[in-house]
Amino acid sequence: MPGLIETYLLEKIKAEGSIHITLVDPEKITPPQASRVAENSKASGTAAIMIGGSTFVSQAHLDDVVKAIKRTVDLPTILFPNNVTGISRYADAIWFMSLLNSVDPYFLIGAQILGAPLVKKYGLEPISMGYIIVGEGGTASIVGKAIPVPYNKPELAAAHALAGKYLGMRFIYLEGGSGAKDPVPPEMIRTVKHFVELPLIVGGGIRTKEQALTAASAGADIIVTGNLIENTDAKQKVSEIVNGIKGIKP
Ligand code: 1GP
Repeated sequence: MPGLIETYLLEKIKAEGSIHITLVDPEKITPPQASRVAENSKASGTAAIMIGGSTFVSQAHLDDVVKAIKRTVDLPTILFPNNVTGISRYADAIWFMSLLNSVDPYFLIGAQILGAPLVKKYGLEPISMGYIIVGEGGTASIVGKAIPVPYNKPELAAAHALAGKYLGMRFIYLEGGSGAKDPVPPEMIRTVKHFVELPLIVGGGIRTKEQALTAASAGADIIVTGNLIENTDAKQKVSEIVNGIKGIKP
């Protein structure tokens, strides 16, 4: 049985088509800034706030960022951990994820074994997700010891996603890497969606309404943007993306 947050996401996608989620990197932000970002993102129509980054952040700071967001908006908060240290008791849910193209068993199952008891203890809703780093991959790929799937090998990305599906994962994330020069190409999104028919998350390097629309039209159910919140016109940009992808039924 899917939990509350997973049900919320699935129903929103069913009702509205592709949706947008704002990613907050706790390393780059103070709690008051996180509040402002959450407030602006909510006003722009984002569906939820994801909290996580690729590098280390103190758990106390992560807790403060999550608490600040929770105090400000009633949007679901979903952790996006790069390690066991990315777990906060104050969030609503956690992408319980495995980096499917890592060569290090720690990122495939090791960190998950260490983190699972904490997820249970804190009552976080685990949402099972297969994470695949593609293209240039960025910091996430270095930290997670992944062999990124090249953009011109969509069938390889699909094979990873299908393996995730057969292992029971309920969402697939195609990650182009935060700040990627080029977002995940539509051909790769289309191929993966066609193969697995699971809710598909796409992120990394999406900066414009046109890029978001291209990804949504190709089959992305959830568009994630992170870096965009650092722009002065972030509120406007997120709003354009949310409105641009609304009604697109992947
Ligand atoms: C990174 O996919 C996300 O994990 C978002 O990427 O920061 O480039 O929007 P950006």
